[in-house]
Amino acid sequence: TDLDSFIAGLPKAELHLHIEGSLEPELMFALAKRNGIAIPYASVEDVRAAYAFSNLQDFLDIYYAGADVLRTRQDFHDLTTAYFERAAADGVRHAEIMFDPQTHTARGIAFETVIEGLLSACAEAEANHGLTSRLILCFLRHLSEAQAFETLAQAEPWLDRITAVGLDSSEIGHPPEKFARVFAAARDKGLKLVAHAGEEGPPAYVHEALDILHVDRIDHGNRSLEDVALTDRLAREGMTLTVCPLSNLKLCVIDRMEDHPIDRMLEQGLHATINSDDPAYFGGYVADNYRAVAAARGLTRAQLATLARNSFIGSFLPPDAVSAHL
Ligand code: ES4
Ligand code: ZN
Repeated sequence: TDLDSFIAGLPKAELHLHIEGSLEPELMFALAKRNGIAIPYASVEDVRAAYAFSNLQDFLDIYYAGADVLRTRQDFHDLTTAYFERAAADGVRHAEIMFDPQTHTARGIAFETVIEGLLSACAEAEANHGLTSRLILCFLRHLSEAQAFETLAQAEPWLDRITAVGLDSSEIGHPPEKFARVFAAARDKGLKLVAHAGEEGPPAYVHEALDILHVDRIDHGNRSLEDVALTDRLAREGMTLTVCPLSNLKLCVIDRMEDHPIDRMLEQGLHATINSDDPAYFGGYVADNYRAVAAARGLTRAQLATLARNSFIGSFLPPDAVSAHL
């Protein structure tokens, strides 16, 4: 339709994408075969049938298990290249890609293997599609502060190629405050900071991400709307929220897409953006996310253009590059 092509044609940045969450079942099977690994699924259909989640933890268990097929630098390269091909087709001009090194180093895969595979794919995407990218190293919040520090130390040789650190995995019971010191250390090294907050966790976790971690963006942030003072503050400070509609639906943050708060966020002055989170698991890439909320909430082209514009403004590109995209 007309709206579909309008959405695909909108230049956009993707700011919330877990590269491990872009592992499609077909590639999972191909990598399992290439690496001689048995996987607990009979077919691609069988894998897709397993992707029915009641909450974040249900999803995370399956997502960490799926990542086991990723073993070599070539595997990480192929995974990332497959994402870039889909992203380019969706009008993505710039992507800030999160990766979870601890998911891999815990299995004996070297940090170097992971990041060099990602970096070679990033260079190819820029050469082949003009698609620019940045990397965001995420700490798994269910692991300890000491393990996060260890991961930051492993990243040291690549810090000039890592733009930010983030915080992901099981939110409830692992408040931002647990990572105050490692985020301060990352900030001292010149890294930008992001954190998942207010996805399942309470508005208090968003407050902590702002006041204790000093983040530059909030990932998700949906539950901020429960706190009027917090909503006003996020709007006043121009804080970017990286919202993920299909993720919200699949992880039961909302019951129906018709309930999605994206337009209320914009009306309240929040700098919301649209992103895909874990597209292979949640049923769509970034343009699918724009289409889903556009249909369910009757978004106007002006609102969709605002969301796309917000994605460049909220990116970690230098101001001249941001301006060039607007
Ligand atoms: C994630 Cl949706 C979501 N939330 C928290 N951690 C994650 N890791 C990958 N996807
Ligand atoms: Zn996420």
